[in-house]
Amino acid sequence: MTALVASWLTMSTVSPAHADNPPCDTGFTAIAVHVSGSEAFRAKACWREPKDNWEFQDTYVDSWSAVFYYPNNAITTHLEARDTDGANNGWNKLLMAYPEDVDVTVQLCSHDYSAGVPHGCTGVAGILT
Ligand SMILES: [Ca+2]
Ligand SMILES: [Ca+2]
Repeated sequence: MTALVASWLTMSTVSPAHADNPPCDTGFTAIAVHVSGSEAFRAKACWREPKDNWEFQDTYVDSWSAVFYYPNNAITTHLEARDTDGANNGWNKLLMAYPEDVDVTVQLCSHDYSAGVPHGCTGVAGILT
């Protein structure tokens, strides 16, 4: 008798390859969505009043990571946060302590760090007082 070896397709536990612009968490509002290529939502960022809370994530399973630029607490420069732990696996939260009545601007980009290749950014988005 010939032994048969069954080859099973395993159920994928990986997140879907394509996230169609996932909704922000409750209470948050979208501020930047990085789109590159045909219907490919690469990354998204949201904010919440009183504009001290950010959330962002890589929303497309590929070799590109999401990069979020947001103001430091003194609004004197921008800090960089990267989502490099995979896509569609939850929001990366940032809690800041900005002064009252200041304008803040952010930008969201995609970057292939393993290849060292940038893949563009959204325009600068602002929350203006
Ligand atoms: Ca990605
Ligand atoms: Ca992630």
